[in-house]
Parts: sequence; structure tokens; C-alpha cells
Amino acid sequence: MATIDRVEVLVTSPGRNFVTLRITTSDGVTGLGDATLNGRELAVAAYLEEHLAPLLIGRDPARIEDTWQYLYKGAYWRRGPVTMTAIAAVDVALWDIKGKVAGLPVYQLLGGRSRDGVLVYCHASGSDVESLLDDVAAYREMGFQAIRAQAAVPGLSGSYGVRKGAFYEPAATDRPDEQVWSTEAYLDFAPSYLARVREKFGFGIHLLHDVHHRLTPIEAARFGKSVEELRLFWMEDPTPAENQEAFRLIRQHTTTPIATGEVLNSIWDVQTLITEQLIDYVRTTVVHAGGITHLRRIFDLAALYHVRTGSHGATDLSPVTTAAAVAVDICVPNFGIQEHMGHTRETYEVFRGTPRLENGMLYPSDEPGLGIEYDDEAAGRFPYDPKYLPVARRLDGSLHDW
Ligand code: EZ4
Ligand code: CO
Repeated sequence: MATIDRVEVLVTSPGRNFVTLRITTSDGVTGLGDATLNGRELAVAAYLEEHLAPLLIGRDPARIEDTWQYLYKGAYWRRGPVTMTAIAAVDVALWDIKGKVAGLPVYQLLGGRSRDGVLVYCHASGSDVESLLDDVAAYREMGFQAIRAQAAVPGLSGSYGVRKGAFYEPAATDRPDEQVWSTEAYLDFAPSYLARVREKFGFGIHLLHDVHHRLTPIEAARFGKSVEELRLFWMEDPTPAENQEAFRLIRQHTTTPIATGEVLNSIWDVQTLITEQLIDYVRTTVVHAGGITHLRRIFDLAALYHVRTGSHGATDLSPVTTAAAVAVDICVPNFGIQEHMGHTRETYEVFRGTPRLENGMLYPSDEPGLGIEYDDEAAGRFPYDPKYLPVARRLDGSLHDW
């Protein structure tokens, strides 16, 4: 029996920070897992290095389910982003190893393809409506079939989701950036620019929008109702989801589809949302929800209740997560859509072999495992660079949800 011989926690910042777990077996097979938790990276690195690595040495790398249960139940302190991201990194690295040992891509181990490719949505944004429309046009040109649209709210600094330069990078400063929020200004403005996108591009594209946890349930209900005729693919994170019951109220008022879950970490965090059919898309991801093993459990529960998948896929999820996400997405019967922002050139220098993007669809690599190689030499050129996510304050200076 092969054993786990080496566990390395790799931190690099090729344009933004990534934490990666690399597990090596006694047979010399290596597996990669993403462990990036944006703005709190070193907490997960320490969890892995100090608490999980010593437990992994000498274990059988083939026992993925048992290792998952051992780390989850063994922690005693359950769930939460740091723990679930650390467990996810181990889980994904072990799936990568299993694929390499079998000589098969991970999606084959999960049951094989249910579809030809994975529909993705990209991010269009603008500092005003005209530049948003130009950006949507540019993404249409590139072949994307599904587009998320965000425009800066007039008069508010730093609206969520508006790109500066080539990439929207949320964790950009060494102190949390202080942004200003007005629900009234947003609610007056957002439906009008979404209508402009529909007017110009018609109903032949999937149009998405991220509210980013900014509204109360009744405000979200009003927003959803006001955009019903625009037939959004979804409104994302209309209200913070710690309180799952809050979505009942939104649901009672609007037929605009609802997506949530990018900050949620376990099946219990989405149990009410799914079993009461309060959402249409669950956005939990491999990296922050316990890896492939746990995410499949969430997606299977979702399938019973007509909830489809729509995993988070911002730039702060590494190419290892993209590869793992696509492996799951291509297999599960209730796949909906996959978020895909892509990464900088520097990031792809460190993580080689990302899934192929064509006409707004991602296709998994047919390399054994996940098909991603970590380039240590390139990674060494990009040292860790501490960064924080922004905070949002209302016009009176009090903190709001960012
Ligand atoms: O703000 O990943 O849908 N995507 C998002 C992201 C999140 C970032 C936080 O690190 O909401 O842009
Ligand atoms: Co989001």
C-alpha cells in the first residue's frame, strides 16, 4: 500500500494570493488541492500545516471518504470556512492522486460525462451604463452565452463587481477599502441598466446579476419583482444567507430565480434553502465546501428538490478549483451553470494546464487526475502579498454587508 509521504502548503501571489496543498505519496504520485480563502489565506495555511499535515503522513491516500470523515469528525469543532477549506484541499488533492493512479481524469471517477461541456458565465461591468454595454458586447464577441452585468451606482464609490483594468480583483489593498453603500440608490438604478442590457442584446443571452448580500428580504423581494420581465437567469445573493429562513419571504413575492451559497461551507448551511425549495441554484464550491466529496453530497440533495448547481468561480478560486469544479459540473445531472472569471497570465504560469474554454463552455482536460501542474520556479517569483477584502458603509457611516 502506498502512503502519504509528504504534505506541502504552498503560498504564492501571481497577481493575487493562492494557497495550494500538495500531497506526495510513497510511490511519488502528487496531488494538488486549492486552499485559498480570500483575505484570510494564512489561517487555512496554518490549519493545514500545523493541524492536518501531521495527521496525513502515513495514511492510505486511496481512502478519500474515510480521510474526509476523519478530518471533519476529528476536529470536533465543525464547519466554518477555515476548516472546510482545509478539508477541501486535502480531499481534492486525494482525488487528483486517485485519478493519476488509475490513469483517468477525475470526471471519469465521478461517473463520466453527463454533458459535452460546462456552460459558464463571465463578468461584464462598467463605471457607467454605456461602458457596461460595451463590455457586454466584448464578451458576446468572445463567444460567451451567459453574462453577469454590474454597473457602478452613480454617486457611490466602489460599487461591487466593477472592474478596474483587466480583472475584477476584490482583495486589492493592505487595509480593507472603505466603500459607500446606499440601498435606495442601488434599487433605483440597477433595474434600469439591466433593462438596457436586454434592450440592446435581447433575450438570446443568459443575463445574471449579483446583489452581493446587500438587501434585506423585503428589499430583495421588491428588486426581484421589478426585474421579472427581464427574465434574469438569476439574482445572486439577494440577502445574507446565514438566516436561511429569510429566503421564504423573497420567494413569496417574486419568480426571479435565486442563487446563493458562495460563502456557505456545508450541506447543513443550505439544508433549509434546498429542502424548502427557497432557491433555484446552489453556489457552494469545491474549495469552500469540503471538496469534491462533500460538494457532491450537497448537489445530490439539491437534485431531489429541483435545485441546480451554479458554483462560485471568481479569480480568488485557483485554477485547481476550476479543474475540480469542471470535473464535478460535467458529471452531475442537475448542473446549472459555472461562474468563470479566468485568471491573470502570471497565475497560469504557476498553475499549468487549465480546462479549455471555447464558445462560453469549459471542457475538462483528459490528463489523469485534474490535469494541473504547479510550477515551483514560477511560484517562487511571486511572494505572498497580504490583502484584504473591502468593507461597505452606509451613508451614515455604519457598516453594511459588503
Ligand atoms: O466577492 O470571490 O460571484 N462572485 C463573487 C465574488 C466574491 C469574491 C470574494 O472573495 O461574489 O466576486
Ligand atoms: Co457572488
